[in-house]
Amino acid sequence: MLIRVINPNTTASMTRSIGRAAERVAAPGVIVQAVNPGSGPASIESHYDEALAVPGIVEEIVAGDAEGVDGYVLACFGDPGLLAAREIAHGPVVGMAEAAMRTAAYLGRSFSVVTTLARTIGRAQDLAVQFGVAQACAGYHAIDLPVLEVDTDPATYASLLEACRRALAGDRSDVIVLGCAGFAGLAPTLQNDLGAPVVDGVAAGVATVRGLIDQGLSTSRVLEFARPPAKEYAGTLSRFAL
Ligand code: 2AL
Repeated sequence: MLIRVINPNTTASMTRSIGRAAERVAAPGVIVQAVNPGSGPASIESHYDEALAVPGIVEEIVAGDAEGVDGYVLACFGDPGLLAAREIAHGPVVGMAEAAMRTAAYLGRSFSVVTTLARTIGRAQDLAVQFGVAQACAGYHAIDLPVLEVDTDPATYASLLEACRRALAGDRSDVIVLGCAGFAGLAPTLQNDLGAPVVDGVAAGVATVRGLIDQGLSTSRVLEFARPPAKEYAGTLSRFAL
């Protein structure tokens, strides 16, 4: 089984750390390949970044399908382009926010999301509504650190731990959902230090897509997620015509 984990931003060091987190849940016989597009934003922390990351995601899926990829994980907490990816990918596509929030709902009555910049909280709230888990989300918190500083700032772990502690106590929640792919490698240590389940969406996404493939399940082509109608695309986007 070949699972492609797409980091939709172009920062290769972050892709490597996402790959390590994904490997943690890869079973025997499962190959996980972490990739990032060659063009697009260096990090994704606005609606504008998300919109412009989607062409790169589409390219990674078209290339992956040609190479026989069985399923995909979108490794950015805004799940950019998730529904479009589902329309075109041969196998199932799981977003990390979707996988993390749905997984957290198995583990307690409520969960708290802890993310990077406060401006990304609205997107997480919209996704919780979209996925039908908003009722289980007790609060959204930000550590006010840009995505590209998560790896380089020596204070990241301490501020994340503090924010998670405050979230669990202030929200009276049971579970932490980490709201950035850059946090992926920190989940096991955080879980140990907090004494509460900490869900990393990269690992949850790989485990979920693996489970779907194991069950012989993929996206329904009955209606909404049938292949989009073929048509001409003009100008710089012409190569995206199906
Ligand atoms: C993210 C993420 O996971 N990767 C990225 O570039 N931006 N989202 C976030 N909320 O920080």
